[in-house]
Amino acid sequence: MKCELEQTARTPAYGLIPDVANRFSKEYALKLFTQICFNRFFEFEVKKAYDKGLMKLPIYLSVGQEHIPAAIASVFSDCLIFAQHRAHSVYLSFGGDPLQLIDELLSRPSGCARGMGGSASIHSQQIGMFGHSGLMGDQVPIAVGAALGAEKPVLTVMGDASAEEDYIYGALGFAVTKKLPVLFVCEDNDLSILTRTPVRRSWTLCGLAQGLGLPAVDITDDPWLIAHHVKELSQQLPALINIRTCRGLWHAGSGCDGPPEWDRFALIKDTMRILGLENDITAIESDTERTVQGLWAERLQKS
Ligand SMILES: Cc1ncc(C[n+]2csc(CCOP(=O)(O)OP(=O)(O)O)c2C)c(N)n1
Ligand SMILES: [Mg+2]
Repeated sequence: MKCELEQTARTPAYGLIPDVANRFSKEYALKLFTQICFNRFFEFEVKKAYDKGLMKLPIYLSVGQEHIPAAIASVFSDCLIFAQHRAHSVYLSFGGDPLQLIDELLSRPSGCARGMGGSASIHSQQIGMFGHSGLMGDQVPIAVGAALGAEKPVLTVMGDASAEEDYIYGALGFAVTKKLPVLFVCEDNDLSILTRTPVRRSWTLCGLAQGLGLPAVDITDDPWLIAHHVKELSQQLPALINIRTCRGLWHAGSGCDGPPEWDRFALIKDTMRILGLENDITAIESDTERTVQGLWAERLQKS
């Protein structure tokens, strides 16, 4: 008998609702695409600076996954945020000041975590984002604890490997029992550093969450699809969304070992074309790239 994971193929169309992007306006698509481009070009600038040796601490780039927080933040905002190491795009999508993130990555006291957190521990009081400790998955029970006392909904983002830590299960169960307003998100890139999921486990996070009584969906990383489900799930918290995605670069650092299983950025542009926004794609891409490069140039000039 095949295990649950093997029965659910990794494809860019997994769980896709046909024409889901048509459920949103063109203005929405333009704003979403702008944020996605901002996150993506920001990461390319981090890579350039890192490759020049300007960063003292390890970096964790979200290239290939940069559209996930953009989609979540577009429909789920004003929340407390508990993410893990791959979180530049989470910070930017939820309104974090890009200049403070640049400073943080350069270990400057003017960084969002006073230069002491670095890439792996992005903390910002301004946007209610709590820096990660480095212990995989511990942000999940901490997020649930925060939800017990918070007056806002709580977002926690984990990876498919962090989802295997035992303290996640107690946290999910406690959130269900106490009906806490937590949205659990798993950025499932099918990798724990280099080990693929079926080597590590035979069960799905979505199946586990449903077993505990949480509403949960397991979908591909189309941003309109994510926004659609997050909108629905946010009415039934606590809830979980497992998003199958592809890491574009190495676990840490800026290397690349080949093309990802699918190129979501290219697929997003296809959807923009289908929506009749062909002409906006190039304009948004080049404007955003120029803006991001300007921010980095300005910051790098400062000593
Ligand atoms: C409790 C614990 N075990 C192991 C590690 C070492 N470690 C750091 S990141 C990582 C993999 C994380 O994978 P995932 O949660 O899927 O996130 P991704 O890097 O794929 O975004 C591991 C094993 C750790 N930091 N903490
Ligand atoms: Mg992973």
